[in-house]
Amino acid sequence: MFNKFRLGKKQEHSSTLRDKIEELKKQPIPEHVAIIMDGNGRWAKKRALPRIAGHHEGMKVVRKTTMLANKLGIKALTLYAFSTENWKRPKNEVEYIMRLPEEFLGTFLPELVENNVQVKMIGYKNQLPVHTLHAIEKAIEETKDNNGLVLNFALNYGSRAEIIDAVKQVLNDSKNGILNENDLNEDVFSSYLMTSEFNDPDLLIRTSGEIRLSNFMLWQLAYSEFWFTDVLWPDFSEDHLLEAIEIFQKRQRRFGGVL
Ligand code: V07
Repeated sequence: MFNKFRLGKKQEHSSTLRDKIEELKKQPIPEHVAIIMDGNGRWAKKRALPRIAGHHEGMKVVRKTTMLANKLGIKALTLYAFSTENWKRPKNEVEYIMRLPEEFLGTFLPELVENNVQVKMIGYKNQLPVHTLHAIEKAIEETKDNNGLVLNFALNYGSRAEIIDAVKQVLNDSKNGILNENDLNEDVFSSYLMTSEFNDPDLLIRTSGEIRLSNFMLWQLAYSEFWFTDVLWPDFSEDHLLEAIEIFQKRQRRFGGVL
């Protein structure tokens, strides 16, 4: 009996990633996962490297996370890559970050296409450098017929500005007789946001130990499960994503049991 127990434990620990994925797939997988990829600068600082080295390392984790999310059958993955507040960072850092979409897509776009991933973006496109926007729009176009995971980058995104803009459009549609005040409800308002084509995230992950939303999807995260970890984004591994989903599933079960 004791032996059997030990064997069971041992097998659990040595199980491959694939076994863990299959195990998780027996329970509901969150359809939309959103991640605040924080801690890239701190990761670099710990290694006496320039901050941009952390951003570059973080980009590799975007690839790994995307591939695993796709394997898990997650339908949408929204990654907070750059906020409207991030322009305040040193000019050279911002310039470097704005080259990352091109570098990422230059290397991984064929892989995304091969794996049926669809690239999308939310955020204010008009302030982005043309080279950045061009690369992203090319990827959006080349992947538009894919029907696997939707990889949605939040880039130059800010939630309060998004809400204000939605309110302005609502007022405008009301003025023009397109929308009647009595017809405005939560679903209709959601359709004015940049995320209109997405369901609200089921799970929010934030790395690097900060326990706040930092102006990310304030409306959309109203009912989401939150999972925070001290792990810095460049250290975020496949096991961390699986752990977050496992905890999500446990919370869902508890919720289902009590109610
Ligand atoms: C960025 C790397 C990940 C950590 C967080 C900050 C730095 C991938 C992209 C990207 C964006 C659009 C796209 C393809 C890839 C990216 C920015 C920053 C601005 F279509 N990583 N990454 N974009 N970082």
